[in-house]
Amino acid sequence: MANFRLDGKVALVTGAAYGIGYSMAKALANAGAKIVFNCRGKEHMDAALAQYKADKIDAKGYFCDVTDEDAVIKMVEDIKKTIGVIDILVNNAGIIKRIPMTEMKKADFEQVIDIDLVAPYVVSKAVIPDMIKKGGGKIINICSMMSELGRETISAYAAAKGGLKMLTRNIASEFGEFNIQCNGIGPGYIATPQTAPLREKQPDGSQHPFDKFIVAKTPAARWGDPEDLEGPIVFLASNASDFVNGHILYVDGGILAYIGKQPK
Ligand code: NAP
Ligand code: GCO
Repeated sequence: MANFRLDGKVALVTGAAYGIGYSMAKALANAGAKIVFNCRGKEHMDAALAQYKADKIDAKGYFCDVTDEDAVIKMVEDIKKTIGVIDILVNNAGIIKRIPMTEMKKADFEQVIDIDLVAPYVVSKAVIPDMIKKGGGKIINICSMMSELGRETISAYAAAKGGLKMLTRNIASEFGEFNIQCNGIGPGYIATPQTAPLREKQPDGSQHPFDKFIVAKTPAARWGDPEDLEGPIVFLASNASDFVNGHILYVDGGILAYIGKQPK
C-alpha cells in the first residue's frame, strides 16, 4: 500500500513564510515531516514563526535570499548539522513582475529569472549531493500554468516557469538513478498575496475584470486556495510517488483543459 507519511523526513520549503509555501509546509508537517523554511524579511519571518506556532508546527526559519548561493550553501550546511540531511526540497520561493515586455527593464527581467529559475537550480545543487549519499530524496519545483501558457505583461515570469519545467525534467533525468525523484506542481490561479492585485475590487466596488475572466476560464469556476495544494505536495514528497519522475502535476481546477465559458 502506498505510503503518504513523512515521519522522520526533513523538508526545506523555500519562501514558506506565507502563501502557497506556508500551506504546503503545513501539509508536509501534518504528514510527519520536520519543516525548515526561509524568507528575506524579518516582518515576514516573525509573522510566519507565530503562525507555525499557532498551527502547532515546530518549524525552523532561516533568513536567506535564494539568489545568494553562499547563503544557500550555509543554510543547507546548518540544517544538516542541527537537524539532519534534507530529504525533501520544495523550490517554492518566487516573484512576478507584471510589466509590458517592451517597457520592462533588463534588470527587472533578470531578477525574475534569478529568483524563479536560477535559484531552484542553486538550492537543488546544494542539496542533491547529500541526497545521493543518503540513498535518495524528493525535489518538487513550484512551476505554474505559465510553464505552458503566456499572457501579456509576464514575459519574464513565463520564461522562468517554462525553464523551471525543463529544469525539473532534467534533474529527474540526471539523478533518477540515485533514487531522487524531481517533479513539479503547476498551480493555476491561487488566491495569495502574489495574485491579490488581480482580484482587488474596482473603485466602484465591482469585481476586478481579471477575476471575472479567471472564474470564466476555470471549469471549477473559482480561484484556487493554497489549501488545494496540500494533497498534491504530500503525494509528491512521499514514497507514494517513488515511480513518478519528471512530471508536472497541474493543480489548476481544469483551466489548462478548457477553452473558457462563452461571455454572456
Ligand atoms: P507569495 O505570496 O508572493 O509568496 C512568495 C514567498 O517567496 C514569500 O514567502 C517570499 O518571502 C518568498 N520569496 C520571494 N523571493 C524570495 C527570495 N529571493 N529569497 C527567499 N524567499 C523569497 O507567492 P505565492 O503566490 O505563495 O507563490 C509561491 C510560488 O508559487 C511562487 O513560485 C509562484 O510563482 C508560484 N505560483 C503561484 C501561483 C498563484 O496563483 N499564487 C500560481 C502558480 C504558481 P519574502 O518576500 O519575505 O522573502
Ligand atoms: C498572472 C498570475 C499568474 C499566477 C500563476 C498562474 O499575473 O498571470 O500571477 O502568473 O501567478 O502563475 O499559474
